[in-house]
Amino acid sequence: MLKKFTLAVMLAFGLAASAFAAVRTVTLSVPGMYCAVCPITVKKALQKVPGVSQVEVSFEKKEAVVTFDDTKTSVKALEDATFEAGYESKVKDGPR
Ligand SMILES: [Cu+2]
Repeated sequence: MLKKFTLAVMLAFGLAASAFAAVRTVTLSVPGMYCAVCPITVKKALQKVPGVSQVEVSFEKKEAVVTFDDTKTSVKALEDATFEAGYESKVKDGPR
């Protein structure tokens, strides 16, 4: 009886821990970057989003790899941030 209870508690904590796993990395496709200055603008826009810890923008690949805390921001907010800077972006892989 006690063993079963302990197992249930451990499972519950395990699930809670994964639900709070917060740092995520997504790749955004940013097709509208057409010159060497564009990635800088995109990078700055993404860095301004609260919760974003790292941004790598590749002009050649036309994509941005963003590491962020998903309790503070979302992929949608990242897409909105690049859009407001003048660049439409769509998530390529990673969580939605
Ligand atoms: Cu440009």
